[in-house]
Amino acid sequence: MANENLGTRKSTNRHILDWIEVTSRHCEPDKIFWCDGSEEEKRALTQEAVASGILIELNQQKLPGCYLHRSNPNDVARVEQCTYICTPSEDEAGPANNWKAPREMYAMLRPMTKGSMRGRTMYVVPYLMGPPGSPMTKVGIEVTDSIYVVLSMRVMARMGQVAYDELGNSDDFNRGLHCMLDVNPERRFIAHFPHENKIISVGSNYGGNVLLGKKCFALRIGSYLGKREGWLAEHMLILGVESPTGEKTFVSAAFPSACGKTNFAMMVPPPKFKDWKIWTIGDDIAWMKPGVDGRLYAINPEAGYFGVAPGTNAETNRNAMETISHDTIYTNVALTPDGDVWWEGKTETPPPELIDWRGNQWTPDSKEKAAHPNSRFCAPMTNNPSLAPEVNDPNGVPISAIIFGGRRSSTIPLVYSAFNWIHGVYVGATMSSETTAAASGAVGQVRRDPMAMLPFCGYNMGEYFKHWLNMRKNIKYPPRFFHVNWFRKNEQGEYLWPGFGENMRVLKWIIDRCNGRAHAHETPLGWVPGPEDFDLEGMENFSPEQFAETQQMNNEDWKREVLSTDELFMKLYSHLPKELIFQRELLVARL
Ligand code: OXD
Ligand code: MN
Repeated sequence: MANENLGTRKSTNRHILDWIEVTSRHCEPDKIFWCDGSEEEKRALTQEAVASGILIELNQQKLPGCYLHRSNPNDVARVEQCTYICTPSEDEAGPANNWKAPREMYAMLRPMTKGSMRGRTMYVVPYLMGPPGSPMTKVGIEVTDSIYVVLSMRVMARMGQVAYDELGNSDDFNRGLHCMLDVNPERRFIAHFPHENKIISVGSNYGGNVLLGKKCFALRIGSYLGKREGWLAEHMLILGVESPTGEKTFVSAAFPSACGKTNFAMMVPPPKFKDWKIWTIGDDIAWMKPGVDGRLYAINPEAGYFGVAPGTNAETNRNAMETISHDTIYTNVALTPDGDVWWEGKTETPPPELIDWRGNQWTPDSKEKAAHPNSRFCAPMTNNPSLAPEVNDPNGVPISAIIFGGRRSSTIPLVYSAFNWIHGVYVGATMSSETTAAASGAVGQVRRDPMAMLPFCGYNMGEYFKHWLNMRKNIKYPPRFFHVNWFRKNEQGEYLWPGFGENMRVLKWIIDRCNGRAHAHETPLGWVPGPEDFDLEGMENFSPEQFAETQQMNNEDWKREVLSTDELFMKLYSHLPKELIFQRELLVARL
């Protein structure tokens, strides 16, 4: 290693020192490496990762600063079945979470983690979730034996000295322990202890399970802290729409994993909207809190994008392609002979030969996919050409609209607006989507995914809905709620709506509604635009009749839809707010 002082800049915070002392005595690493977030540290750790085969250096002419990581093929997605919320009572975790009492979970994990870092280095990774100096920002310390985690965490969060500076002598930080063990699915647990602001993750090295700032802290623990402290931790992107007159409107949007949050957050408007601009605040997580002016404000706690690679190309997401053209860690994508990366959907025709995500020779005749369907890029937000200037604003941005959406091939219209806050919470609570490769398990099945938080809510989902309803009292000027579905298909299985940049048209109607400029019709579902209220100008081969098809609402389909939401409501019944049951009744009556 270049500089022997690297890794020696200990924290001076007593609480951190004590915790690291106890943790290192338990895990017994050969060495403790204190990360400071410096460029020198990044260079040295990257070199070490390349030398040990954890990272493969890509073609530095084509992709400067980019590396490829291949995970263990048994470890490629989030594992909801191994994810636990450990609260004293099972009721507090609720029926949508796996639960174990903290004492039981510790009894199981202690022997697994005892001595687990023998012969290895323990990295201490201090990080901030949120911009420095923001009252919404929180500090985490992740202890890990994975150099891949260290290098990814410094992309995904503001990592290093900045976190120690923010924390000072306080004890208020998330304690996260990650031990890879032997990356064995039989010994894989992602355990959350919300009462102690603590996480223990073992047996995995996949991002969503081990970059502890992201899903574990910012969503599961965050949602619990938000309930206690009066804010919301949500699985939402945040973007700003700037109109030709310079008016900026910010919206947040919850879509389940791998439903296009990153594409939407970085959208390039179509030619007809050339004087409009989309600004990205975040692509996955929003922390939202009422501001002193009575509006709801949001920050993106993250500092990077851990996005799904397949399907990403210059057409679907030009800004992402630019973002991932340098200083990016790729995981489980395919490798070209000249050290470039490839995934399904990157180009129309695949290269004649590749090394696939498992490290095997691949040709277009191969039966398997070249890149894993959940292969990822991990890139700093500062690479993004559409990064909003407000991204580091400690106050966050004021939210005018909250958009819910899912991947549904039938029934759900392109866009509608809820009648009011309570109805909006009902619309979010009954959201659904077809499952994707982001989590292990079957793909393509419709499941209820309330507010896209089913895998991420750190406490009882019924109480979470109550918290959402209660938040209204502290917001004088509440955002409006909308629901969108880009994925509706016709009987031939073709998408009814072109999506991607054209989603700008939906967004325009949404912000025009928020700013009191757009017309709408009342329907049983909510307010919807008629073809005359919706800007279709400049869309080739897309008629007002086709638009009407995307918006079509069939009463019989919707009655079935309500019945299918009942299953979730029954499951959550003991804590379900009565307001949502009334909303169900009102919807049935309107139908
Ligand atoms: C993600 C996910 O990685 O939701 O963002 O799975
Ligand atoms: Mn996500």
